[in-house]
Amino acid sequence: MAAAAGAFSLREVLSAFQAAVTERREVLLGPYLRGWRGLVRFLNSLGAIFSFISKDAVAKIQIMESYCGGERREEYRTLQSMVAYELASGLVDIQRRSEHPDSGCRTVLRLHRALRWLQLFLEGLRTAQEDSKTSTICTDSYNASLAAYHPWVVRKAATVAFCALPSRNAFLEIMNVGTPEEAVVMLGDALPHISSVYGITEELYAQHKLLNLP
Ligand code: 1PW
Repeated sequence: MAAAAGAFSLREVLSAFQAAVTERREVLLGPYLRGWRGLVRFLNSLGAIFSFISKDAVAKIQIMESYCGGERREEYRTLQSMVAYELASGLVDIQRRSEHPDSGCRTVLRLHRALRWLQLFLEGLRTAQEDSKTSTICTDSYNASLAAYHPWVVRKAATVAFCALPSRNAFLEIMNVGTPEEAVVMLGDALPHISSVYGITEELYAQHKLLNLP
Protein backbone atom coordinates (compact mmCIF):
# COMPACT_ATOMS: atom_id res chain seq x y z
CA MET A 1 0.00 0.00 0.00
CA ALA A 2 1.51 3.32 -1.02
CA ALA A 3 1.49 6.18 1.46
CA ALA A 4 -1.49 8.49 0.91
CA ALA A 5 -0.61 12.00 -0.21
CA GLY A 6 0.12 14.15 2.80
CA ALA A 7 0.23 11.18 5.17
CA PHE A 8 3.15 10.84 7.49
CA SER A 9 5.92 8.69 6.11
CA LEU A 10 9.22 7.83 7.71
CA ARG A 11 10.74 8.30 4.26
CA GLU A 12 10.44 12.09 4.66
CA VAL A 13 12.21 11.95 7.99
CA LEU A 14 15.06 10.04 6.50
CA SER A 15 15.30 12.30 3.47
CA ALA A 16 15.53 15.32 5.80
CA PHE A 17 18.63 13.74 7.34
CA GLN A 18 19.93 13.12 3.82
CA ALA A 19 19.39 16.80 2.95
CA ALA A 20 21.19 17.81 6.14
CA VAL A 21 24.65 16.88 4.83
CA THR A 22 26.30 19.27 2.38
CA GLU A 23 28.99 18.46 -0.17
CA ARG A 24 31.55 19.93 2.21
CA ARG A 25 30.35 17.53 4.90
CA GLU A 26 28.69 20.23 6.94
CA VAL A 27 25.46 19.48 8.80
CA LEU A 28 22.66 21.96 8.08
CA LEU A 29 20.61 22.58 11.21
CA GLY A 30 17.39 23.37 9.32
CA PRO A 31 16.95 19.91 7.75
CA TYR A 32 18.41 18.26 10.86
CA LEU A 33 15.68 19.76 13.03
CA ARG A 34 13.06 19.00 10.37
CA GLY A 35 14.13 15.37 10.55
CA TRP A 36 13.71 15.48 14.33
CA ARG A 37 10.27 17.09 14.08
CA GLY A 38 9.21 14.22 11.83
CA LEU A 39 10.65 11.67 14.24
CA VAL A 40 8.63 13.18 17.05
CA ARG A 41 5.46 12.90 14.99
CA PHE A 42 6.38 9.30 14.39
CA LEU A 43 6.99 8.64 18.10
CA ASN A 44 3.67 10.25 18.98
CA SER A 45 1.90 8.04 16.46
CA LEU A 46 3.13 5.06 18.48
CA GLY A 47 0.87 6.06 21.36
CA ALA A 48 0.66 8.23 24.45
CA ILE A 49 3.14 6.06 26.29
CA PHE A 50 5.86 7.51 24.07
CA SER A 51 4.97 11.09 24.78
CA PHE A 52 7.36 11.27 27.76
CA ILE A 53 10.12 10.28 25.39
CA SER A 54 9.13 12.78 22.73
CA LYS A 55 8.54 15.60 25.22
CA ASP A 56 12.21 16.06 26.01
CA ALA A 57 13.12 15.81 22.33
CA VAL A 58 10.52 18.51 21.55
CA ALA A 59 11.92 20.79 24.23
CA LYS A 60 15.39 20.40 22.75
CA ILE A 61 14.18 20.92 19.18
CA GLN A 62 12.44 24.12 20.31
CA ILE A 63 15.59 25.47 21.93
CA MET A 64 17.45 24.87 18.69
CA GLU A 65 14.70 26.33 16.50
CA SER A 66 14.77 29.52 18.52
CA TYR A 67 18.51 29.89 17.88
CA CYS A 68 18.03 29.09 14.20
CA GLY A 69 15.29 31.70 13.84
CA GLY A 70 16.89 34.24 16.17
CA GLU A 71 19.14 37.25 15.78
CA ARG A 72 22.21 35.09 15.36
CA ARG A 73 20.60 32.76 12.84
CA GLU A 74 23.57 32.98 10.47
CA GLU A 75 25.81 31.44 13.14
CA TYR A 76 23.33 28.59 13.52
CA ARG A 77 23.13 27.62 9.86
CA THR A 78 25.35 24.57 10.29
CA LEU A 79 26.55 22.51 13.21
CA GLN A 80 30.09 23.56 12.34
CA SER A 81 29.28 27.28 12.43
CA MET A 82 27.34 26.84 15.68
CA VAL A 83 30.24 25.10 17.42
CA ALA A 84 32.72 27.71 16.18
CA TYR A 85 30.49 30.62 17.22
CA GLU A 86 29.46 29.33 20.64
CA LEU A 87 33.00 28.30 21.60
CA ALA A 88 34.56 31.56 20.39
CA SER A 89 31.94 33.58 22.26
CA GLY A 90 32.21 31.64 25.52
CA LEU A 91 28.61 30.46 25.29
CA VAL A 92 29.24 26.84 26.30
CA ASP A 93 29.38 25.55 29.89
CA ILE A 94 32.23 23.05 29.83
CA GLN A 95 32.57 21.88 33.47
CA ARG A 96 29.06 22.17 34.81
CA ARG A 97 25.77 23.72 33.76
CA SER A 98 25.70 27.27 35.04
CA GLU A 99 25.65 30.42 32.94
CA HIS A 100 24.71 28.79 29.66
CA PRO A 101 22.53 25.83 30.62
CA ASP A 102 20.95 25.58 27.18
CA SER A 103 23.80 26.12 24.77
CA GLY A 104 23.25 24.86 21.24
CA CYS A 105 26.27 22.57 21.70
CA ARG A 106 24.92 20.71 24.75
CA THR A 107 21.38 20.62 23.36
CA VAL A 108 22.44 19.09 20.04
CA LEU A 109 24.64 16.63 21.96
CA ARG A 110 21.50 15.16 23.59
CA LEU A 111 19.76 14.85 20.23
CA HIS A 112 22.93 13.40 18.76
CA ARG A 113 23.06 10.64 21.39
CA ALA A 114 19.39 9.88 20.78
CA LEU A 115 20.07 9.70 17.04
CA ARG A 116 22.53 6.89 17.70
CA TRP A 117 19.75 4.99 19.41
CA LEU A 118 17.46 5.54 16.46
CA GLN A 119 20.14 4.42 14.06
CA LEU A 120 20.81 1.18 15.98
CA PHE A 121 17.11 0.55 16.43
CA LEU A 122 16.20 0.97 12.76
CA GLU A 123 19.21 -1.09 11.71
CA GLY A 124 18.10 -3.82 14.13
CA LEU A 125 14.58 -3.65 12.76
CA ARG A 126 15.83 -3.85 9.19
CA THR A 127 18.01 -6.91 9.71
CA ALA A 128 15.87 -8.82 12.23
CA GLN A 129 13.89 -11.98 11.52
CA GLU A 130 10.25 -11.39 10.74
CA ASP A 131 9.13 -12.81 14.09
CA SER A 132 11.62 -10.84 16.20
CA LYS A 133 10.27 -8.77 19.05
CA THR A 134 10.45 -5.03 18.40
CA SER A 135 10.61 -4.38 22.13
CA THR A 136 13.77 -6.49 22.38
CA ILE A 137 15.39 -4.75 19.41
CA CYS A 138 14.48 -1.38 20.91
CA THR A 139 15.71 -2.26 24.41
CA ASP A 140 18.98 -3.69 23.09
CA SER A 141 19.69 -0.63 20.95
CA TYR A 142 18.77 1.68 23.84
CA ASN A 143 21.04 -0.21 26.24
CA ALA A 144 23.88 -0.04 23.74
CA SER A 145 23.58 3.74 23.36
CA LEU A 146 21.44 6.32 25.13
CA ALA A 147 20.83 4.34 28.34
CA ALA A 148 24.39 5.07 29.50
CA TYR A 149 23.44 8.75 29.83
CA HIS A 150 20.15 8.27 31.64
CA PRO A 151 19.46 7.85 35.35
CA TRP A 152 17.82 4.65 36.56
CA VAL A 153 14.30 6.07 36.67
CA VAL A 154 14.40 7.17 33.01
CA ARG A 155 15.89 3.83 31.94
CA LYS A 156 13.14 2.02 33.78
CA ALA A 157 10.34 4.12 32.28
CA ALA A 158 11.80 3.80 28.79
CA THR A 159 12.07 0.03 29.07
CA VAL A 160 8.45 -0.19 30.20
CA ALA A 161 7.35 1.96 27.24
CA PHE A 162 9.22 -0.27 24.78
CA CYS A 163 7.06 -3.24 25.81
CA ALA A 164 4.12 -1.41 24.21
CA LEU A 165 5.76 -1.40 20.78
CA PRO A 166 3.86 -3.25 18.05
CA SER A 167 5.22 -6.30 16.22
CA ARG A 168 7.96 -5.89 13.64
CA ASN A 169 5.61 -6.07 10.66
CA ALA A 170 3.06 -3.71 12.21
CA PHE A 171 5.90 -1.34 13.00
CA LEU A 172 7.20 -1.43 9.44
CA GLU A 173 3.69 -0.60 8.27
CA ILE A 174 3.32 2.36 10.63
CA MET A 175 6.35 3.82 8.86
CA ASN A 176 3.99 4.21 5.93
CA VAL A 177 6.45 3.45 3.16
CA GLY A 178 4.61 0.47 1.68
CA THR A 179 4.79 -3.22 2.47
CA PRO A 180 7.17 -4.46 5.20
CA GLU A 181 9.51 -5.60 2.41
CA GLU A 182 9.48 -2.14 0.82
CA ALA A 183 10.07 -0.56 4.23
CA VAL A 184 13.13 -2.78 4.70
CA VAL A 185 14.52 -1.66 1.33
CA MET A 186 13.85 1.99 2.20
CA LEU A 187 15.68 1.58 5.50
CA GLY A 188 18.64 0.05 3.71
CA ASP A 189 18.81 3.09 1.41
CA ALA A 190 18.20 5.67 4.08
CA LEU A 191 20.18 4.50 7.09
CA PRO A 192 23.58 5.41 5.60
CA HIS A 193 22.41 9.06 5.61
CA ILE A 194 21.62 8.94 9.33
CA SER A 195 24.98 7.25 9.92
CA SER A 196 26.67 9.99 7.99
CA VAL A 197 25.01 12.78 10.03
CA TYR A 198 25.88 10.89 13.20
CA GLY A 199 29.48 10.30 12.14
CA ILE A 200 30.15 13.91 11.12
CA THR A 201 28.68 15.21 14.38
CA GLU A 202 30.63 12.74 16.49
CA GLU A 203 33.87 13.73 14.75
CA LEU A 204 33.18 17.45 15.14
CA TYR A 205 32.34 17.08 18.83
CA ALA A 206 35.38 14.86 19.47
CA GLN A 207 37.64 17.37 17.74
CA HIS A 208 36.44 20.12 20.05
CA LYS A 209 36.25 17.88 23.13
CA LEU A 210 32.51 18.45 23.48
CA LEU A 211 31.34 14.86 23.85
CA ASN A 212 30.82 15.12 27.61
CA LEU A 213 29.19 18.52 27.93
CA PRO A 214 27.15 18.77 31.15
C1 1PW B 1 11.56 4.15 18.69
C2 1PW B 1 12.94 4.74 18.73
C3 1PW B 1 12.92 6.24 18.72
C4 1PW B 1 14.16 7.02 19.05
C5 1PW B 1 13.86 8.47 19.31
C6 1PW B 1 14.71 9.10 20.30
C7 1PW B 1 14.07 10.07 21.26
C8 1PW B 1 14.96 10.19 22.46
C9 1PW B 1 14.45 10.89 23.64
C10 1PW B 1 14.76 10.17 24.95
C11 1PW B 1 14.31 10.97 26.11
C12 1PW B 1 14.14 10.24 27.42
C13 1PW B 1 13.76 11.13 28.59
C14 1PW B 1 14.58 12.38 28.75
C15 1PW B 1 15.80 12.40 29.24
C16 1PW B 1 16.65 13.63 29.34
O1 1PW B 1 17.05 13.76 30.67
C17 1PW B 1 17.86 13.46 28.44
N1 1PW B 1 17.48 13.71 27.07
C18 1PW B 1 17.82 12.88 26.05
C19 1PW B 1 17.34 13.24 24.68
O2 1PW B 1 18.49 11.88 26.21
C20 1PW B 1 19.02 14.35 28.79
O3 1PW B 1 18.68 15.71 28.64
P1 1PW B 1 19.10 16.75 29.81
O4 1PW B 1 18.37 16.30 31.06
O5 1PW B 1 20.59 16.64 29.97
O6 1PW B 1 18.66 18.10 29.32
